[in-house]
Amino acid sequence: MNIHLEMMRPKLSQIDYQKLCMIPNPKVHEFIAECAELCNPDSIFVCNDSSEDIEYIRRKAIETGEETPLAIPGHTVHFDGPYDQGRDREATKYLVPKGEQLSKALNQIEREEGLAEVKGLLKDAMKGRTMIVRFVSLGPPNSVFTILGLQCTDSWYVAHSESLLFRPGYEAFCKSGSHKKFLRVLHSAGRLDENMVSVEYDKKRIYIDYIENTIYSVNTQYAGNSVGFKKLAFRLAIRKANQEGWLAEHMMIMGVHGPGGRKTYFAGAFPSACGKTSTAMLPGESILGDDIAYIRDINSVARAVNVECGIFGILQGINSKDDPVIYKALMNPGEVIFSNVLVKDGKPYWLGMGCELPKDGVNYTGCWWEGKTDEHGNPIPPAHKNARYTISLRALENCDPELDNPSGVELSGIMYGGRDSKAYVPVQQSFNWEHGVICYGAALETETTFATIGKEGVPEINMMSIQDFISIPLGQNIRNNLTFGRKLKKPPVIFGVNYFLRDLETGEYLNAPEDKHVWVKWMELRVHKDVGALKAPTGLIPRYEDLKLLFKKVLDKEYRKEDYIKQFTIRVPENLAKIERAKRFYREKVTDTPEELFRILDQQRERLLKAKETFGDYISPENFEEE
Ligand code: SPV
Ligand code: MN
Repeated sequence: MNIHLEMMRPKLSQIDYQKLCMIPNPKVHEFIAECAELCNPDSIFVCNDSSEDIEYIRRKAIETGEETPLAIPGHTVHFDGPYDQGRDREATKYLVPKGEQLSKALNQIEREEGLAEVKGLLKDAMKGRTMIVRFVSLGPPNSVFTILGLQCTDSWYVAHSESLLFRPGYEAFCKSGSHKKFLRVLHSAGRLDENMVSVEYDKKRIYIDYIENTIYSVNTQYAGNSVGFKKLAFRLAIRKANQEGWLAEHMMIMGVHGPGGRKTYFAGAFPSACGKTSTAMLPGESILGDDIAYIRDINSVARAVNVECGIFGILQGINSKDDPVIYKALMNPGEVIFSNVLVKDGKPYWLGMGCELPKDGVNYTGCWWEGKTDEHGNPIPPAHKNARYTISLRALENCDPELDNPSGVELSGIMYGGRDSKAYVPVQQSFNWEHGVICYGAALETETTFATIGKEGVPEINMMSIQDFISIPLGQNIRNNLTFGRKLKKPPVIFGVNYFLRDLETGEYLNAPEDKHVWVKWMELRVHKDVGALKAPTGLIPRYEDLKLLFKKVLDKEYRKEDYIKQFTIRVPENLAKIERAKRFYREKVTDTPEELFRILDQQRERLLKAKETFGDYISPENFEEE
């Protein structure tokens, strides 16, 4: 007899009991039983991914009031509380056993103390509710990339989001043996108000136990904190990848169409709200993933899969002009969960959607009217900047056909992009793998945004855009990247992009959002050596004539030489300062930085100083020679 199954039996229907009996892994039963014992739900619902179960979850999300239907069929809205509008860095901690320590840059708490605290908060948290059990496959099922996950939650919204974001995993759990390893998540929204919003935000805790591969999340609903398989399981995957010699990355994956019908796959790492999804969504290209990629060396080729199969994307700025593909999907019938938008007459509104917003409605603060202020007297915007949509990739006309290829796609290029108003040019190619990993990846710097709670606009190092998720020593992550590329027959070509460069005097952005399409097409050509480049101190930069042609072809825009010169001028003082900030960070905050990082940054410094001797502080691209 399986004691864990028997323990849960009173809370399970006969059908749900049977569903659990089909899974041969006793650790699965043990984990669910422990969650049930701790959180004490009235009942347990086990989702076996059948269309009835998926539909049931969708219906319950509405019945309980966690979601409300909107006018367009398939569309619903969910609200998170005013203090639960982004990933919460303060509340997210690693549970670290006594005697161990993670890098100082990482938020951590002694494991026993943290477990006692979070379990205290989860105690009886599901009383009067149903605990939903979901199984997922991270990455395509039955592939070398696959990682299985199991989440127990009391939120139908979270369970519903998982239907859109992840591939079903129940069958894989049934088929895999009794010892199969899997990631675990226990989540409770905690105490809710009459609008089904978590109220005890001061008791929000998101703790990551890498010893047991388990995540605990409580008193939060924002998907980045509650949908455990997104950024929380990602942290565990980074550790697993480190042990097994592959890479788990905060990267989108896209197919870029080049001349003669060829398609070239790129992965791109960008911190949150820095253009990752909108790059992957460029019209005419195809999207394979927008957030998390697993990359493996398969026969000395870098191959990548999307861990997810949906998008939890930012709405701000999505309009018919800048993001036509996603805009269309959001305006037509189909399954979409909107969160933290403004709702008026059954329609969702968000900032920057390209139309006038209503003067009143319902938003994340309840009833909203123009002029409404918060407790500090600050005006409340109609919709939160971090308002989001959740949608399946398969609902998009530009979804890449290789999404479920168990071998992934071959990566030819990698881009790293931050929010850098001062230093890096809009696009440049690294001199080699190591230079790219260090100068564009490890030194990736960005200004903080609304996607995390806290002050915006503060420049900080965001190593390879995984600073918030890194769970191994930072230096080790850099070494892993360096080593990974060295073993490949033909490592992906690395590019640095920066969509946020501003004029030093006027502060204006030097590029329009759609210009990124030109950079992407240029990178595609560079991968195949179809165009030349100029040797600047920070990398290989485009030639004017190539960009001029691309601007015409891709955007039907005249590209003026003076704009090119402004955008691709190498700003020596700003670049030197950038290098110093990166060096300081790695010297002061990281104890295991590889010496190579300092050496490669110093070489960049030397190149800048040398160029400065001849050309001064601000060097027009016309001064650089062809490679
Ligand atoms: C991000 O913030 O990087 C996201 C959304 O992709 S979250 O799920 O919050 O991580
Ligand atoms: Mn992300």
